[in-house]
Amino acid sequence: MRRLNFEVLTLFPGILEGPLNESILKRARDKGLLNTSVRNIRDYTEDKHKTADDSPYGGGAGMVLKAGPIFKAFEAIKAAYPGESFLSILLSPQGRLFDQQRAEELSGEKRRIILLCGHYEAIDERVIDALVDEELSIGDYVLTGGELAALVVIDAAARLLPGVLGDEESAYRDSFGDGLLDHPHYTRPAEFLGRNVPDVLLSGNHADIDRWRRREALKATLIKRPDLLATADLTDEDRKILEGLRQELE
Ligand code: 4FV
Repeated sequence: MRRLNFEVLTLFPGILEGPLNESILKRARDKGLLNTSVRNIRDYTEDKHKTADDSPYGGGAGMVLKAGPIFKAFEAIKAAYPGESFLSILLSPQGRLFDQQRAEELSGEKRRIILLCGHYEAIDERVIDALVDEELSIGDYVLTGGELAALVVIDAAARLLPGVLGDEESAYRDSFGDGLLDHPHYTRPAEFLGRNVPDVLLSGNHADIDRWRRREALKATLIKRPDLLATADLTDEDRKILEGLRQELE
């Protein structure tokens, strides 16, 4: 049974509590498919003031997370799982942009994944040099901390584990699953505020329905994210449909 093991290092464990104890992630943890242990970096400080950050050498605004407590935290994690191998990821705007492909790769990760959450201005570079295997960013904007980014990574990877999503939540045809955006979805009632569900979806003809959904996914991608078409795995039929759509939309 594939499972995912995360060790999250943060100064604010409380930020992670809610999302990890609700709905699908909670159920995945209860089933033992997802393990998330959250450690407070401050527990690895050695001074009586539990100092985890300090002012930057060379001056400037903001504080920098100290190397010592983070090194201690990594040692504690490695001591807690003797003989195990680890993948350490720093969540930071400097990282590679996290995407569905990286989520799929991580969902098959056998190593225990350490997620290091930054806070304040930055983390002492010597941590990155010595302990960080990979930097991941969830987007080109600046957060107050890496915790929300860590939750995004955990959520996107865990939901791809067999047994995490129930039928009602299936990842069977995810957005980006084949590199395209999703097609429109409808549910009861068939008429709402004078707006009707497309007839094909009421036809019961699954070949027609699949064809309509594929065309709508191509149209949505062409209109909203044409950049994705370059990497999407398209059939010749798809390309013909796209050509027709381009003419239609001119
Ligand atoms: C971030 C991002 C992010 C930067 C300074 C935390 C903040 C503070 N992490 N994707 N975008 N991190 O903005 O992952 O330490």
